[in-house]
Amino acid sequence: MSLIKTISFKPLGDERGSLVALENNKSVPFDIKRVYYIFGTKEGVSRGFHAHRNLKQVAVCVTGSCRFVLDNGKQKEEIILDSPLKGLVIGKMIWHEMYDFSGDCVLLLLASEYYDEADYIRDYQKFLKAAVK
Ligand code: T46
Repeated sequence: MSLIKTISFKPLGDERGSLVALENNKSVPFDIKRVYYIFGTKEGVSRGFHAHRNLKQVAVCVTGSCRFVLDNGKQKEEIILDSPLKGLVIGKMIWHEMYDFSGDCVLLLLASEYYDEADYIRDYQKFLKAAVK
């Protein structure tokens, strides 16, 4: 089974341009408690390198592009996010790494929980031990 689960967002456009609306438990498969965005990532910088014990997220590149690597401890897959109409679902206990941010990349994250550093597993060996349990 693929680790890559994407959601296609419906553009609500007219002659003025496009609009996307994201709603709890409709376009996004959980209640959104937190929204954050990553921008201004310097050339050659990689981010992520962690998994979350409980957090679920949807990532959308609203401008520009970046590459995600997802890893469940058994298999790894990658995807390029390059459209404001495509959301990547990041489930709990998925190690994720982000690479190749374009200079104009604005990466929007919709998160199911408030920020909690204790929810992060930032050590890959610890992640592997927890993932294979
Ligand atoms: C994730 C990927 C996709 C906060 O104080 N509140 C927040 O809501 C977040 C997300 C971060 N922070 C602090 C924690 C660090 O001191 O902001 C700093 C940068 O966070 P981090 O190094 O974890 O950033 P990334 O880009 O490696 O990871 C982020 C999210 O933290 C993470 O949950 O899944 O984006």
